[in-house]
Amino acid sequence: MSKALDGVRILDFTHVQSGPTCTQLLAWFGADVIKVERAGEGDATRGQLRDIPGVDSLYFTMLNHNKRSITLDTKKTMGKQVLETLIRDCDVLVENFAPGALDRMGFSWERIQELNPRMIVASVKGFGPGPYQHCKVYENVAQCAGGSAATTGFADGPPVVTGAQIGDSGSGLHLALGIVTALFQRNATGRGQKVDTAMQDAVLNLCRVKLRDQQRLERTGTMEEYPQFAEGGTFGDSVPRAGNASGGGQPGWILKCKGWETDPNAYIYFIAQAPVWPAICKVIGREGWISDPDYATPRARLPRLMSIFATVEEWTREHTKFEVMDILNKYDIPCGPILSMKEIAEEPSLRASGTIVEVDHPERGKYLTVGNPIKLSDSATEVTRSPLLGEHTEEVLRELGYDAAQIAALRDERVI
Ligand code: CAO
Repeated sequence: MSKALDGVRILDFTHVQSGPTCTQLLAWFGADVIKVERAGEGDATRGQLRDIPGVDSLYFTMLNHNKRSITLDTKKTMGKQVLETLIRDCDVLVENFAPGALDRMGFSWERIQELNPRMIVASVKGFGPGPYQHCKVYENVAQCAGGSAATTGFADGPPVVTGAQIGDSGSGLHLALGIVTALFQRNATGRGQKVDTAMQDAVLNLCRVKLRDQQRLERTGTMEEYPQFAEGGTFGDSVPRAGNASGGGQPGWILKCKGWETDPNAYIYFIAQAPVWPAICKVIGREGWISDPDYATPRARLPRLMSIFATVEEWTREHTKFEVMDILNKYDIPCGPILSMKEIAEEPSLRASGTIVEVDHPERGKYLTVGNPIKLSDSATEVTRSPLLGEHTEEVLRELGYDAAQIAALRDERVI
């Protein structure tokens, strides 16, 4: 079966997490992704958070599937020559070095355009143009600078970062969309272009609803669906942390289920959706609330939300999260069990859909990974293992036209 990005060749100059998630997606869609790594050490994540001594870490293997790896010292003259050949040969260069690193290496946008005017140059940086544009940035810096940390957590606690890697993987997703869009435009113009994603911007894009709320707060001085309203508290001048309140128009909260005393994930997300209010009242044995003017309408319920959730919790505590899920869904009442990573890893339907995949690696053996979350009906994803460091150096150099003597010379000079 053909793949959506068959024929697209990517010079993958990425490392750590943000860039590699982007190129991994493109590889899953069929692009030939050639990961260029520093000779000797490679992507720093190969050695980070190792669970098996001397073996590529899960951090690396789970972000670099379906790629080829070549080692190349791009600061040496002969290495720069190989990089120039790669630039001429590839469609896209993806990088997430610190600001200015590619220029310092001698490969400015202007120079790359001279070498290959059709090349798309895609970059992740921490910040866009502005006071912080020269800063190095990691995941949690982006979560803090992009509005996520300020709006995550409980009102009486400090800002909190999320487990979802919205700064890194979130930026990688944004960048991947920019790249395929630029490839599409190139079909008409014949020209490459620059694609820039700032991690702060990607996080802010994912926090869009909080900028919505900032403006609502400034206009009205309150936000009725926030727990602060139900608790009779006051709002300051910026969007507060809302605990587990729903980010949309349907009030929700996380409630304890049977076993919560010992199981940290025995909880359910419960949503008091207006159309199913009568069904909710019946399930929890509070039929009186259906017609009680203090509870009958969404507006009447708003100041009582926290006590309503506490009452619903008296019921959920009598059932496991899966029983609650089964019972409420019979009545179309939206809810979601808090699934632990262990439960997710063992979930058969996620295995069947290819969202959780078992991969075999020559040095570490079998391990689990997250497969392609984007399913295309005409471009199936087959997840293959990450490359060993420099595994494809000779293969790629031969494809670029280097003969055995030239490859030996590069090796002698420690360029590869
Ligand atoms: N051959 C020779 N040199 C190479 C090379 C190669 N194949 N690959 C990289 N290098 C060099 C770079 O040119 C750079 O040299 P200079 O400092 O002399 O310009 C050097 O290696 C270090 O690169 P770096 O600054 O990108 O790496 P770092 O570990 O110091 O910083 C990071 C890492 C992530 C903070 C930084 O790259 C960054 O801010 N990137 C943009 C934002 C981003 O993607 N962050 C997400 C990281 S995941 O949480």
